[in-house]
Amino acid sequence: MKSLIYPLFVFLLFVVLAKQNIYAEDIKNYSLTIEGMTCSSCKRAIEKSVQKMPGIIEIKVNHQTGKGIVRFDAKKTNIEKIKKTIEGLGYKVLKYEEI
Ligand code: 9UX
Repeated sequence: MKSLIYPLFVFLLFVVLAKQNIYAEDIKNYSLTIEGMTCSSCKRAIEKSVQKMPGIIEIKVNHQTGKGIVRFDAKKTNIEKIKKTIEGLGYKVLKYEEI
């Protein structure tokens, strides 16, 4: 049991360092215009699915305006992948723009 503690510690240290390995210059912010969100469950469905993708820092969408913002690490994902995830749920990304 004791022999597991050190490797576990090293592993956790790597996890922490890997998580901090986000460089400011790789962070991108995009505005989104999404068609087809009619209730707050739509909003939650999109936010939940996109949030699970690797490299996503934050996503917020508003089902009343159809607008959203997404912040991500460009080393780990890109806007086209995010668009595909949203469209895979049945919505349409009408527009996106780096902000
Ligand atoms: Mo609400 Mo959205 O009943 O696809 S979840 S409209």
